[in-house]
Amino acid sequence: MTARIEPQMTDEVAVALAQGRPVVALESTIISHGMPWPRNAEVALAVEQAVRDEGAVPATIAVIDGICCAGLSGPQVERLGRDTGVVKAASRDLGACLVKGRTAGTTVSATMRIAALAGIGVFATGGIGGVHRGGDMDVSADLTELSLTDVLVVCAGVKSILDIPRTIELLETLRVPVAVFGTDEFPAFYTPHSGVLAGERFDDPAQIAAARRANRAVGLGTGMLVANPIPVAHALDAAEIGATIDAALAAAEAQGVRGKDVTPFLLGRLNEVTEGQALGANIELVLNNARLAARIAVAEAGAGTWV
Ligand code: PSU
Ligand code: MN
Repeated sequence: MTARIEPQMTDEVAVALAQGRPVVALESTIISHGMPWPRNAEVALAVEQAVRDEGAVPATIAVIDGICCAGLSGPQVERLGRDTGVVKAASRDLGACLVKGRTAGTTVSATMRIAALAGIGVFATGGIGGVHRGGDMDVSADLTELSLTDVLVVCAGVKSILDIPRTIELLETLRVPVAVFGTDEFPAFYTPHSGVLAGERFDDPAQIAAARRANRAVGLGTGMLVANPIPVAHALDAAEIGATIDAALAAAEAQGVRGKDVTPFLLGRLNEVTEGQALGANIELVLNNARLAARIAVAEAGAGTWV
């Protein structure tokens, strides 16, 4: 059996790419495994609109019935949000998903892979995976993919379900450029503050696009991570969410949650325990990231020079 490899695009995405207009990839694990139905589908469509409002074209990426898709219809988004049979696919899972005709929400790593195949260079998400806390060597393939695939990823940093300093260290080892937007501090997802001073500060999306072209010109060959702090008005109290995260981590440990189930378990728990507070912040930061990614993509599309 041969699988179809090339991504299926909506007309809107295909035309924009053919004309060199700005396109922003969006991930779908956040829909299938990161947020509860029906908010997940509403948010997915609102994020697409946020990208359009900034003058770029959104391409939500997923695997539908064994086909990589860049750009989804409304019913496809609904299916990802609602259907309990949707799996979570990292990049290494793609082959099996295509051959077996699965429907999958794509993580950051898989979304980067499909974006690269489609020719989309800028991608917005909420938070990336990273080095988990504790000593069990749970490290997200998102970091590996960032080191190998030339796609720029806008996120709100790394939430403290992970080990933020170790995640930053590993990104350095993997030689992935890390930019922080409008701040000197690497953001911690629900709050702008992690206490970790890391990343190169940029205040202008066009300059991020320029740095990206310069990275390409020196032959770096990696992706690029842009950390965009949650707007202060929507940030959660760091101590409060910190305690909630500690409790969620203890629950995961007690219930023996392992492997790819760890992150969805923790996210679900946070949304539940905070009665939607965490979910509300998550939604706002994803919208904020989509807007910044679109501005970077617009700057890239109109680029003349990188110095
Ligand atoms: N972190 C978040 N929100 C998310 C994820 C991570 O704050 O939605 C999702 C993303 O899709 C990310 C994936 O790529 O979880 C990482 O999963 P793992 O830790 O199993 O690599
Ligand atoms: Mn893992």
